[in-house]
Amino acid sequence: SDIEPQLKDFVLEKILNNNTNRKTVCVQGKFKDKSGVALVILEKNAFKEEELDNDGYFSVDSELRTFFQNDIYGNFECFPRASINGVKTTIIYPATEKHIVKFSQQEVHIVLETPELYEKLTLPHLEREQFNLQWVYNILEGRSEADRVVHDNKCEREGFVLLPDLKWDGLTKETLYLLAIVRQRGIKSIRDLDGSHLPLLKRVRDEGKKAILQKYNVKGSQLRIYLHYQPSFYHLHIHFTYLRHEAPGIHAEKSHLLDTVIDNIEMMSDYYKKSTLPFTIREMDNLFTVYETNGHLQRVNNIELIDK
Ligand code: M7G
Repeated sequence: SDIEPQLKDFVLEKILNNNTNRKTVCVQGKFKDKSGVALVILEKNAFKEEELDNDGYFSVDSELRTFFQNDIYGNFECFPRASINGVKTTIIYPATEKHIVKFSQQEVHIVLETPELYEKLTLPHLEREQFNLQWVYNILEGRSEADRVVHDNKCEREGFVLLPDLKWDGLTKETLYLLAIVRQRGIKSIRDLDGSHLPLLKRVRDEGKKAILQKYNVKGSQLRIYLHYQPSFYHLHIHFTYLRHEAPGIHAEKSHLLDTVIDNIEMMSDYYKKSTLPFTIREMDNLFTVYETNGHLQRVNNIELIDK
């Protein structure tokens, strides 16, 4: 997989998720003459405000095809020049079964995870199976995406790397999305946080805001800074998104604002070791089966069967 994959070699096998709201589609397939499963995620780009001019959408190169014209109302399909009409494309290859599950549309449930359930069910599951963190270490060690890094604090205890998220092209301000990855290893998620991490968390917040203001001219007060529970990757990282942009994964059931996390820990150092943390879980996830087997969840289909 060292050679860049070519879309013309992609052979579609299955549509995993077609989100008409977000205008994204995730498909599973293979690359011709290659083994291994590939996932391709296509996303129509958001409009860039600077392209709403006579070099962009309103240029001579824009073609209009008419659907209908009725009195003062016209309906067309517009084909702008190719270079402003790109489709953001993410390729995961070779993809694992866990990636397929992550990108598939499916039934979702909320579980209330007490500290006891975390120890007994969630943690052993995490230790058995979780996504590989190689991409995280590649970033921290400067082996990948080094040219995309926006801020790098090299302190081992309180340092972190700030860079554009995989989901962001790094250019379109309207959809700004950066990720801060802490240098300290072994902090899996907010569950592991306590008073000893306050200096680190505050540094990420303050230096992250400052770097984004300098580089992208977006004020700290316009940023949504948060952590996910459960995350997909169990190495502590913090999401920075533009408040105006409804980024994926900002729902109440998944996001914890960094300011709230800091405040909770300031009031009670072991807050996240004692609290019940809700999280969403999808039926295809193995962790779902763990909670189901222990009587904490029921599949949607099971309920239907019982009703009949
Ligand atoms: P998460 O909260 O663990 O899980 O966030 P989520 O994917 O369910 O949100 C991980 C974040 O890391 C996501 O926002 C991903 O888009 C981002 N991410 C994942 N990978 C594999 C990469 C990568 O290779 N590079 C960068 N820059 N970001 C990534």
